[in-house]
Amino acid sequence: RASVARGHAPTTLSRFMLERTRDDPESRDLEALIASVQMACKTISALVLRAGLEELTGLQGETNVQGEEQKKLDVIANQVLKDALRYTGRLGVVASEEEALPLLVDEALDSRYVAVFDPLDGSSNIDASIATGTIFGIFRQTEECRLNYRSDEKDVLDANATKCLLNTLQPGDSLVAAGYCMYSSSTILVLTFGDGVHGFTLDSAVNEFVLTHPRMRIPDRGKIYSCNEANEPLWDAPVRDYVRDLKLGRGQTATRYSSRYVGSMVADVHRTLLHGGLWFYPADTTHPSGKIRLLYEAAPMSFIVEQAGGRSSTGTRSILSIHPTTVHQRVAVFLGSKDDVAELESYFLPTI
Ligand code: AHM
Ligand code: MG
Repeated sequence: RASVARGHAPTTLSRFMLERTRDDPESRDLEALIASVQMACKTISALVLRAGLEELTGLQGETNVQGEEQKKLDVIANQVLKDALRYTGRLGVVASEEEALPLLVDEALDSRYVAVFDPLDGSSNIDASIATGTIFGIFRQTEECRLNYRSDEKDVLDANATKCLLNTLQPGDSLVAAGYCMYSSSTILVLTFGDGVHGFTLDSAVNEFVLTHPRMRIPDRGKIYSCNEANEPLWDAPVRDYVRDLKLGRGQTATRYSSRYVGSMVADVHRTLLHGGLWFYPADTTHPSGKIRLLYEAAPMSFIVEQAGGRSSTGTRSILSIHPTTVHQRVAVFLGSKDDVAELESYFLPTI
């Protein structure tokens, strides 16, 4: 009877986090952060669902620091996330795709962590009701910034603020946690704390995320490649050769690959996690460093894919090993099944 009863009590994200902190009390602060992230994602999910009804589609009329036109929902989702994270009391600094510079969190009781996020990735798809997503990553704050943060001396605070803002510039392999939430036919939140990947589906009947994809593993090899192929004439030769071989069945598996591309990184990577294969946005002549931002897009998604047994690469090295020097720095990205990424990298090896 007990097991039947347990079968009717799904593991919600809140319960999942409670059980983690019971085993590891140190992660209690992370529990508070994830509670805020999940609340923000539920709010953004509801806004996305009603965007067409509430006149939330279309442009805000502003451009962000990267010269991109902001959608109304980009701006709202950014505010929702900032507000949710601010009142956890655990965060010292946040950096966002929609903010020119990292921001200090005034409400921090103890600035143990730093958060980076892209509030609404793929927002150019919103007006067509196509999938979008939120991406986030959490780093540790340095001990020095934690302790000095609440100094009474203004000089100490000012010097500390500048230094601590730079704490957002950490490589992906320093991430403590990362996740994405996909707003599609289902709202799915996928999370890692560096010990595996778990996916939770929002049950709209009770407005709770429920564990539906425990211990996600990406297949070692897939049959799908995913990219904006209109850029093919602008790619470097290794990427062009690789895709040509996949199309002709001349790759290592000698099978012809299929192609899928939503144009929202979260949706394309989510499919790749489930079905395998490769998603990529390479450098090209108009995007010499690629299009995807390292800190709050590429690094968190790479952490998730690697934690699920896949690989991330710039073509020559793991994305997790790159130390960012600026907040909005871009990087060429290849993510997916480990054998597919290894095959792609073989095209970048210098020929003798
Ligand atoms: P965004 O953060 O401004 O939405 O841009 C990132 C998005 C990714 O989700 C997606 O993979 C890529 O841009 C699509 O770019 P393109 O339209 O050039 O294919
Ligand atoms: Mg984005």
